[in-house]
Amino acid sequence: MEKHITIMGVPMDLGQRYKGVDLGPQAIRYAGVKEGLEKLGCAVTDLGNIEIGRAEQLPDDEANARNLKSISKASQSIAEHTDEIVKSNRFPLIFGGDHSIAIGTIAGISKHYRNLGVIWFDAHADMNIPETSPSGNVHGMPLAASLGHGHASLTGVYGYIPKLKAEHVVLIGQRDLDEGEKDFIRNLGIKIYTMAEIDRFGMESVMTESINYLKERTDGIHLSFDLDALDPQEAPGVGTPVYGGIHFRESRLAMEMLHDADAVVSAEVVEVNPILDSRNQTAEKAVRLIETLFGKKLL
Ligand code: B3U
Ligand code: MN
Ligand code: MN
Repeated sequence: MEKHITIMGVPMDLGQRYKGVDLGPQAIRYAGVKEGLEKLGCAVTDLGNIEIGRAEQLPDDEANARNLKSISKASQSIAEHTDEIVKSNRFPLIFGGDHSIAIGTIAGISKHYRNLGVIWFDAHADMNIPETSPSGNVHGMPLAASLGHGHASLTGVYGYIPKLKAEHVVLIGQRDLDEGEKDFIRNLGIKIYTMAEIDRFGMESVMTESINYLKERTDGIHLSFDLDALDPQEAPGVGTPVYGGIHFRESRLAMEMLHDADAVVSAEVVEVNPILDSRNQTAEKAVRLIETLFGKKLL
């Protein structure tokens, strides 16, 4: 695991409707992420937060993708910054912001790999396109966009399409899929472990299979961790909580196994909304998971 880490905050809230997710990066910092990683022997640089432009009310609604132009513009800047971190041979550790930031982060990272893999922890699949989205919220679209599907201003970010191949993606923790997403997942043959598979087979076997699957096919794994993957009883500080999620202990096991697999090359932690949280517990858990990813052991 790369021990030279660059943190970047992306205070993006344009991809969904709740105020407060733009405060996610600060909430994660206040939970002690830099200190925790330094204790593990990591060298950590924090770039602070990058600038996200204001919402421009353009005739976006036509495309059923709210704030489309502003998000597209921000994604370009996110991609440039992430690209720079990879070029400097450091591990990009990115804090959202809503999940629409993944359009930019993956765009900046994937050009450095022949076959970038992605492991996507989320209650949702984020595989909507404007035509299938029930909400028009772009945070429900970043995985589809990275695979080359959706509005051209999202798929075309950073000048190349697609960023990912369907067979290089693993989804974990889903329990709220829209009909269009289900069709999409089936048609593309995407590897998915919904909560049903986690309950049946256990997180240990889900992670063993996921890691083997990605290691066979890819030359690096990007971890995209939406905190709404966790059960809302344990992580209430998210905009779209869904009952029946991953327990903190299961997610910590997943991070332990990812650490031991030594294949994660970049990571983002998204959707932490301290305004909807109590006692910053969602950010605290996010930080415990990040520490585990970087090798913190219980003994
Ligand atoms: N699939 C729904 C809900 C949703 C997606 N991502 C989040 N919520 N966080 C949608 O709006 O696309
Ligand atoms: Mn998400
Ligand atoms: Mn989600």
